[in-house]
Amino acid sequence: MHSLGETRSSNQRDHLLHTPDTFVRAALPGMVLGEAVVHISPAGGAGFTQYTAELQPQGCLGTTSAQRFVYVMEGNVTVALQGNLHTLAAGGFAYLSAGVAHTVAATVAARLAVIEKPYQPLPGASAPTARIGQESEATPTPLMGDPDLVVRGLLPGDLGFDFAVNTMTYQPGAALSMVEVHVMEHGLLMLEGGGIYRLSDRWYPVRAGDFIWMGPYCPQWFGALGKVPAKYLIYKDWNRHPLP
Ligand code: UGY
Ligand code: MN
Repeated sequence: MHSLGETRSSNQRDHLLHTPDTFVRAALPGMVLGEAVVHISPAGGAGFTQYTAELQPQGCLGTTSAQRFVYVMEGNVTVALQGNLHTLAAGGFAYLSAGVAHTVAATVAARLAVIEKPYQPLPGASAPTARIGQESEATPTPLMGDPDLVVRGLLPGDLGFDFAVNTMTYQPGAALSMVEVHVMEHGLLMLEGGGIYRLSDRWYPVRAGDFIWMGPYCPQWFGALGKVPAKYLIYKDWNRHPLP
């Protein structure tokens, strides 16, 4: 059915809601048997790039000189890293430090969340090394003591890391306890469920499959609706002084 020009997608100065009906696919340089939906990039005002990679069997990502974080949403991939092969299924992730040689190849059709960011070194802090992990092994921590809203940090918090990636899971009816306004930006992929996202002075219905970018200082709040938990994967830059 023709949408007659309607969509929930919205591109504002300090935020973007990118819904699947508006996704445009294209291969990125070096990608084989795959396409990317680039959700946000410096062209959209962000300090990082986030895309969904859709790989066919034997498809692979191209190379990057930036740090890369890969989270498997569907299917299986093999990550070749420092002489080892790691098989990742849904919930598996890889942090690939800037400049580390690696390949990410699909064994069956796969959908991946890919975040890339130039590394910002910090004097006195060692640059992080590459690592492989599984979301289910990350410790669930209630946010501000709320057992119905748990955060799983996928990367260590030490100062070597200049960004964080977490999952946040809200039981139906759970909500952020405050409207946040902060210098860090976010890239957010709704993985499960849905609810209402406040971004700046607008309130959006959101559901699994949607992407949101929040720029620095974008007022933000989320409340989960429906009968199943809402879960999202969220990036933020951190651990660096705001003065360049
Ligand atoms: O980490 C965060 O800033 C997170 N609580 N923000 C969000 O969920 N919009
Ligand atoms: Mn936030």
